[in-house]
Formats: sequence, C-alpha cells, structure tokens
Amino acid sequence: MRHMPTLERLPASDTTISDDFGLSVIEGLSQTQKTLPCRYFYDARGSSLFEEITHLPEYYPTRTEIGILQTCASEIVEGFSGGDVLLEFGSGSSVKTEILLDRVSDRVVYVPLDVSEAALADAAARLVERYPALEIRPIVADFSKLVALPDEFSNSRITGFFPGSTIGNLAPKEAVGLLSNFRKVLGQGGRLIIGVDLKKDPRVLIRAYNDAAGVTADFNLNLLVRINRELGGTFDPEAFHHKALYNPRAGRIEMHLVTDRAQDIMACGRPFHFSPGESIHTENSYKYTVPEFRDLAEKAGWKASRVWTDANKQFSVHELI
Ligand code: SAH
Ligand code: AVI
Repeated sequence: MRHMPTLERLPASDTTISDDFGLSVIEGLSQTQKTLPCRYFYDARGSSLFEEITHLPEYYPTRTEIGILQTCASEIVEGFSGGDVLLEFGSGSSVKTEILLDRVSDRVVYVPLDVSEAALADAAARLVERYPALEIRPIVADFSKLVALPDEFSNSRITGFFPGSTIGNLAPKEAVGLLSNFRKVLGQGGRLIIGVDLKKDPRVLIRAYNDAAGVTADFNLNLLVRINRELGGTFDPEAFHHKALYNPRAGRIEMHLVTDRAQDIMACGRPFHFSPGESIHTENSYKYTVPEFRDLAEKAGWKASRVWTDANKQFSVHELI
C-alpha cells in the first residue's frame, strides 16, 4: 500500500481558512440582507452532502459534465508530457479528474487544491491506490486567496482544471478577478479547463436546487450547524427552511435560509436579530451562455479557445489559453 501524500498548506492561506470564518459570519449577518459565503458549506459533512447532491436525479450538472469530459478528455490531455502538472481548483472528490488521468500515459503531477481537508484526504487516499505511478501533492487552500504556487512548480507546465461550475458561485466581477489571478498563478504557458453551467429553462434549474429528497436543504442548513459547532452559535436549524429561486435578471440561482418567526441568536459572541420571513442569502450559482462566458474569460486576460458541450446544451467545458 502506498503512503498517503501529506496535505500542504500554503503560507498565504494557512491562517485564513478558519480565522476568516468568524469574521465572515459577523460581517455577513450584520448586513440588511444577511449573507454567508458559500465556501463555508464544505466542512466534512458539507463535502459529503455535496457528493450526495452530485448523484441526485434532479442535479444534472455533474453527470452532464462527466459525459462531456468522457468525449473530450483525450483532446484535453493530448500533448501532456512527463513532469507536467495538473492543478485542480476546488477538487472535492476528484472524480472528474480520473477521466483525464485515465488517458494520460506520461507521469504527471496531480495537485488537488481545496478548502476541505476532509475531501482532499478522501480523494488522495483513493487516487494513490488507483494510480500507483501518479505523484499527488494535495494543497489545503482558499483558491480566492492564492498568491503563488510552491516554488517546485515554477518551471513546470501547468494545466489548471476547474470543473463543476464552481466559477458560477462567484458574481461575474469576482469571477473575472479570480480567473485573472489563476492566469497569473498558472504562469507562462498555463492553460485552464473550466466547467460552466449554461442558462436553460428555469424549471430545470429550480428542480436541481430543490431536490425531492431534501439533500440540498440539508447541505444549506449544515452551514448553521457548522456555525453552532465552530463559532459558539445558537441557531436552531429546525427553525429555518431552505429556499432556492431563479433570479432571471441576474441569471443566477439563489439559495437562502428563511425563518418564519422572529429569532435572536448568538454567534461569535454577538447577538443577531431575525424578523419573521427574513433570510440569509447563502449561495449564488450563476448560469451563462457560451458567448457570455467566453467574454468573461477574455476580460480576465485569457484567450477563449476550444469549447465542448453536451447535445442538449446544458453544460459547457471551456479551454482557456
Ligand atoms: N470539482 C469537484 C467539486 C466541486 S464542489 C466537482 O466538479 O465535482 C466545489 C468544491 O470547491 C468543494 O470541494 C469545495 O470545498 C471547494 N471550494 C469552494 N470554495 C473554495 C475556495 N474558496 N477555495 C478552495 N476550494 C473551494
Ligand atoms: C459547487 N457548486 C458549483 C454547486 C452549484 O451547483 O452551485 C454547489 C451546490 N449548491 C447547491 N447544490 C449544489
């Protein structure tokens, strides 16, 4: 049995992941429209609930993107050679990565990067067994705060991989900033393969974020459980319910946690008041058309190159160079 790779923490981010949580909660719950950043969904339970979401019949993005990758993976990895690096941002379970790795013949280095230590550890344990020749260098970090990669990669050719439409969880302006920073971090000769969910019939979108089994609701409510555990919160998760809506003007799904009654809760040692019907806005999931996304990528300094979609134009995978 091979040893588990050690999880690396980048100097710029090792203090930010947990320490930022309290500050973000205080800031978010102090606003008129209360908000919480969606990156905090992913504690161990949140990562496992997300994994469950990806198998739900209503949640089409994962299986659709997998289908696309199965058809274009050989084109994506063409030209990979020994020592090249595949760096996955928000790698989660790394399931989609296997589609690429299965088609690479040379020895590449795989760098999964995620805020969720639990997801990274599970994925690395599976991949070391499945790919005995693969070098894996997991990094625990917030991709929005990346300054530079470890020095050892400074002379490597790096392909960034950002599947899952995680880019949609950022507002378009922030998405431009993130993609522009990824371009800097990936360096000369870097390219990015990115999955982007497409605009479609809002009924399909709403179903995907309102599954009948209630897994997305649990995923959303788990954020309150995490605040209670890690920040001394006094939320009663049963006093809130999950709501997902499509905002057509912004082109995004919004997830909220709504309370029907007045409540006073404590978190981080501070009081927060909720009026009846008030919500916490916990996530946006922006949807794009192919031209809209190509424009956004070009605003970030990338050249939009190849693009692959499924036959029903539900999801897209872009190559940015
Ligand atoms: N890439 C996988 C997982 C997508 S879920 C897939 O396509 O199925 C989104 C992943 O991004 C989660 O694993 C979450 O922990 C991670 N994530 C979310 N915000 C992040 C951030 N700011 N920095 C690093 N990882 C983040
Ligand atoms: C990770 N991200 C792209 C998912 C999405 O679809 O926005 C997270 C998610 N939220 C609810 N369901 C899935």
